[in-house]
Amino acid sequence: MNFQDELNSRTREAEDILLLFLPREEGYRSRLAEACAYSLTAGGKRIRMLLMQETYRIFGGNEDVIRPFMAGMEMIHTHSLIHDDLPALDNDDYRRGRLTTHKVYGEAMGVLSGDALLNLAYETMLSGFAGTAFPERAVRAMQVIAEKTGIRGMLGGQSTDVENDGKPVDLSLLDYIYENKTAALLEAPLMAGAILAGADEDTVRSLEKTGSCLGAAFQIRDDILDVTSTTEVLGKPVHSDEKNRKTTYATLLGTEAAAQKVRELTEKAVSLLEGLSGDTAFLTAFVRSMASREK
Ligand code: GRG
Repeated sequence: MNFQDELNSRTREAEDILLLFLPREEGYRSRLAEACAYSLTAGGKRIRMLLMQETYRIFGGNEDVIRPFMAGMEMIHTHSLIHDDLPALDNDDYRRGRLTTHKVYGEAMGVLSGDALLNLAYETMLSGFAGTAFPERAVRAMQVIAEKTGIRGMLGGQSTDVENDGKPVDLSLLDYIYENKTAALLEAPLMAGAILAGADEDTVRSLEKTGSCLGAAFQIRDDILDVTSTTEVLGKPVHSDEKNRKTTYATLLGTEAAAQKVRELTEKAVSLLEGLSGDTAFLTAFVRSMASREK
């Protein structure tokens, strides 16, 4: 199977896994569950699920515990998107080609469904403990995911980003923001998949560095697409960085230099993968494909 067919097949599998863990739409709380499902099933690229599944596979994982962890990771990511789109943050109307959650369900339900998904993520991962022979690995994986999501990761980066809206931002501050706001949520699944499979600490650290390079490249590619793409292709508004007076690699260096930086970071991520034992062919192709993604 060629890379694109393999990617499509794995993405469909990830979608199916996610459906297994959707909250039931029942009783008085059914509208909250519906709002959670609305955003979760809107058809994202499922990148974080695929990264986790792949490092789990590379290092020999063979239990179903990976499923609730993959779903939990996507719930955390989706929660961040719902909250990022709220009027208090980016105030965006479209995401994943659909109206944003708060546009359909109202602002209060946008806040609550984001919170509910963050909580559900940990409930879902905890449900995996029943079916694993290695609960200590699952604890460590959850610890990494919680840390990378929180104040020392995504939320730390996002809050710094928001605080600096409209202010001059230099490359060092921008790198801090990208490392935390974006890269932390790509490091987490790479590391967690390997931890769940029992990989050693050096391997996990190397995957953290890989995720850091991949994450920065991913965010810079996002900056470029915000300038050069269209709403139809991206499924979300373009020129939103300009609207929010945000400094990005694209606004700071121009899209050409930003694209060069994406290539450099991608090759660094690939060379880190080359240093690992195991079959990293799919992961390498995946990392490379992210550098030229169109959405
Ligand atoms: C909790 C109030 C509160 C806010 C959280 C952390 C946060 C807000 C938002 C982060 C969202 C963001 C802008 C992340 C940057 C990384 C990025 C470009 C995410 C988009 O990821 P894709 O392209 O999305 O993988 P899909 O839709 O494909 O899943």
